[in-house]
Amino acid sequence: DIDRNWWKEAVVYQIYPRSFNDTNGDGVGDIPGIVEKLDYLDYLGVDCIWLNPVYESPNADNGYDIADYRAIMDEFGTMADWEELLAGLHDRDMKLIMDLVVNHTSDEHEWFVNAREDPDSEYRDYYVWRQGRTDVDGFTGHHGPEGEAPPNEWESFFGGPTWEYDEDSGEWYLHLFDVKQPDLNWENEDVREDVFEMMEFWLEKGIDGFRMDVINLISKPDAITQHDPPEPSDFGGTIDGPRVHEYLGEMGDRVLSDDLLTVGECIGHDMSMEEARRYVGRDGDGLSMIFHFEHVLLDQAGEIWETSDWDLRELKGVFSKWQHGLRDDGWNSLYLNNHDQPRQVSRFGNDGEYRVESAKLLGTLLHTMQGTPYVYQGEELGMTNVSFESLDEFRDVETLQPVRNALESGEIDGFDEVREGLEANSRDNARTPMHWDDTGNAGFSRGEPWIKVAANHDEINVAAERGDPDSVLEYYRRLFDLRSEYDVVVYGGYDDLWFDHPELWAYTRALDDERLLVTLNFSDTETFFEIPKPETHGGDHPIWASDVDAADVDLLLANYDDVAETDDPSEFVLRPWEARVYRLT
Ligand code: TEU
Ligand code: CA
Repeated sequence: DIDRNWWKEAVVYQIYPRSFNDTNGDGVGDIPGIVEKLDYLDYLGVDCIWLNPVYESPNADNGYDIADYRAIMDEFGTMADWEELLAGLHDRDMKLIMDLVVNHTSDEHEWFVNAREDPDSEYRDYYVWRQGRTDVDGFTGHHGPEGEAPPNEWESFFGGPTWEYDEDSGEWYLHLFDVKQPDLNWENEDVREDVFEMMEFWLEKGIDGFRMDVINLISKPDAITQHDPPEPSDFGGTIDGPRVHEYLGEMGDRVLSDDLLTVGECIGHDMSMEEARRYVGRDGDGLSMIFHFEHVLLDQAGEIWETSDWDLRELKGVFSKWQHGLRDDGWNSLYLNNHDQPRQVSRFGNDGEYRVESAKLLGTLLHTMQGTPYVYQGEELGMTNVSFESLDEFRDVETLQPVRNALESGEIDGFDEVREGLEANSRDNARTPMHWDDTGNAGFSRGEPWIKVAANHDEINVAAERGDPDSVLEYYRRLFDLRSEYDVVVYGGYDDLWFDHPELWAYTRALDDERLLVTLNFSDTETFFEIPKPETHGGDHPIWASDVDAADVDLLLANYDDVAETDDPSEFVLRPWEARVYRLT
């Protein structure tokens, strides 16, 4: 009576096309480049590809500013190339999900062009226009006419105001992201209808689902014009806004079905499990899963160059909350990095001495939780964050704009002041080219890459790792196999052991009488593990020391190669970043 679904059993591999593989030497990855690597994906053993946006776009935000939802970006190739990719994936039993970016369009989308040119056009109301404020004394800010302030002074996600003045009409439009990404007005039924028709266009081409960009921002509250600065927790009510579930419900009825993988990106700090189930639960909107941000915000401070300390117990706390919160109703996505996040081995592991061990440990974590794991290109090699010598080496608007603003205002004096923070946080860490081999451009391009190639590609690359039994790559392939071999890996319930331990992350998974024990040492030193006794641990845990008899224990996977299958799993010492997965039958 397992509630099975292909997307629960799948491993999703995320491809950022601009940085994956360039076939024509212009320095920009392209769709033929992905086609060229289909056999690599097949060998890797992933089940589904999530493709970052490949639609026509002026690339103010690398494709997240879409000018035409039904056309492929010239730089990336043609619709025929894309169709070849889809067919090539389906031939190899892989699925494809596409990025759906419908909180905003590009300002070069014809809807916005019409809306701006002609306030009487039917497209005007596709966007969010408001009057400025004249009741603010001495306002010297931004681009408005003398004496007029924007509808409010909220700051956009990429720095600077969320409102842009339009001289011709005298009104301001809302952009929660870049000025070239005006927000769509979902209150307008025609907007919804056009979005749904566009989704049908892609579904008819045969895709297997959508990753929905910032989908929990689509419903704007009245407070959007309120003057007070928004609470970061809900961004003035735009996060999980008033009608979001109504809109997604409508989308569900109109275009979605249960055999599609739909994953909604939901930004925000602290979502209640009740709210989460509104998206993904049985009585929810019908999304398969969401991406929440709680674990990737733990080490973040205010500005892009600011970091704060994180503690393993907090990270465990976030995972535990979601594992329990969606255990019987809903489904989790599992990720530690993507195109918006620094490399996981640099952030949560040790990318120096224990790079290989900790990359494997983090993979073990994600692939032995309940949920669907997402692997970001290069993660399977243990790719790391990058050293950036100057601001010129960055490409991302989310890095460049706030830093330039801060330089201009004098808030910071120079690049060196923020370098360390940017090297920790910038999205460009994830966007440098994929490492195929140890040649000059890592085999990514024969031309000049659009963004620098990480220096350590001579050591960390597909050619070096493929076939090496000790490589991160080969370990990831074994992780993927575990999911297809054991139902408990996919569907089992999660329970913590030693929850308060600051370095050890240990847990069990249980499904009927199948049980897994996972032990992970998140530190550079040795850590002792033992299965806690029922007397000290309390409660009703699916695993107790008395149950564990070495005779019915299998070591399924370990990231050190000298762990004997017969070692007593009820207590042992874990070496730095050591990971073990046992199966108890
Ligand atoms: O990201 C949502 C988002 O808010 C990100 O800006 C995220 O908070 C930040 O990158 C963390 O550092 C999505 C897309 O994934 C991102 O690439 C786009 O830039 C953004 O939406 C706008 O479409
Ligand atoms: Ca190219």
